[in-house]
Amino acid sequence: MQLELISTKRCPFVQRSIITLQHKGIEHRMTFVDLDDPPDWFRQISPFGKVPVLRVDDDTVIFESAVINEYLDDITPGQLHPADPLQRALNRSWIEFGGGCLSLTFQLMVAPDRESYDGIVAELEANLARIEAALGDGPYFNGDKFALIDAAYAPLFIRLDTFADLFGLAIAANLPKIQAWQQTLLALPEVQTARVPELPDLFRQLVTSRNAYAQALLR
Ligand SMILES: N[C@@H](CCC(=O)N[C@@H](CS)C(=O)NCC(=O)O)C(=O)O
Repeated sequence: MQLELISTKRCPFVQRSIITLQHKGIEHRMTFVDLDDPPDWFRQISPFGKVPVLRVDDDTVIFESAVINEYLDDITPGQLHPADPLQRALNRSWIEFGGGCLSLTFQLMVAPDRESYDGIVAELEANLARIEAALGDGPYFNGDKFALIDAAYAPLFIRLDTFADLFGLAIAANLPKIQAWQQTLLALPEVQTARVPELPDLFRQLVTSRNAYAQALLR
């Protein structure tokens, strides 16, 4: 079976799949597209025009990061979703919630003025407080075993950690479980692989090209 992940280096949803591919040691090919000027073949195969998409054996395309990750998990040994149906459903619920948080991190970078930027920070903080309340004793979301939900949230922590350096954003300072989870995930080799070194520059470019409020915060 041949797997090809259609990607961009900046996308946190792509990072979710890279982390799963790396964690499970799955052989794959990466193809990068420019979302500002996507090639025709990409428009044809990506139903929402979004990355990631996973091309399987050159002919079947799977889209949506959470679905791609479940598929990658299904075709390889060692399940990364809880076996219990209720726990699995709960994990899926919070994975969906995490996708909303990732969208907020994009909105934060492109927010046109201080008022909208501050509003997005407040929304992110409220979301993180909700997640804090759902977390157990760690080190991972479900306890001592890495799961798909950890792969789904690690890109959020990559972004928040990068925003701390770039914009001086201090978020989740009073959320100890979130902080501990973030530290655990950012230290994993598969997460470090997904966190490409050019990420801060890619964020700088985005903020500058959009003439966003965050430009004034750049360090
Ligand atoms: N729900 C999707 C979200 C994917 C997504 O929003 N990808 C962004 C890049 S990070 C994208 O491709 N945007 C292009 C567009 O919206 O035109 C998933 O989980 O895969």
